[in-house]
Amino acid sequence: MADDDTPRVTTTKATTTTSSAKATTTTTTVTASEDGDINWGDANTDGHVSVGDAVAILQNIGNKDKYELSPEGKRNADVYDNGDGISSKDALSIMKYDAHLIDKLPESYKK
Ligand SMILES: [Ca+2]
Repeated sequence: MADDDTPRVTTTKATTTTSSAKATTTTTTVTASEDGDINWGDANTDGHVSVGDAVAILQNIGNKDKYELSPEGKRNADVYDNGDGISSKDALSIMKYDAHLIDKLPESYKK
């Protein structure tokens, strides 16, 4: 009985798919005082967290054109429900921090 096992040649076709992914780079430049560390609460960017920062926030809410907060100040000031922007509650958190009613900022984060 003849062995009918003819060697088979299998050709595998390799397909290379090149997909070009479009990369989007967003660069945000923030002037930070301490190597990118956020000085939470320091809305007026004077290097201290005090009731003056709460006042700066309230003035900004009252008259944005006259009492503008710097981009860094706005970032520092968002200490109540951090991530939802500046409100009078941020000023209140800073006052509570200043009065030692709370011991850290941000007081809370946006859920
Ligand atoms: Ca300050």
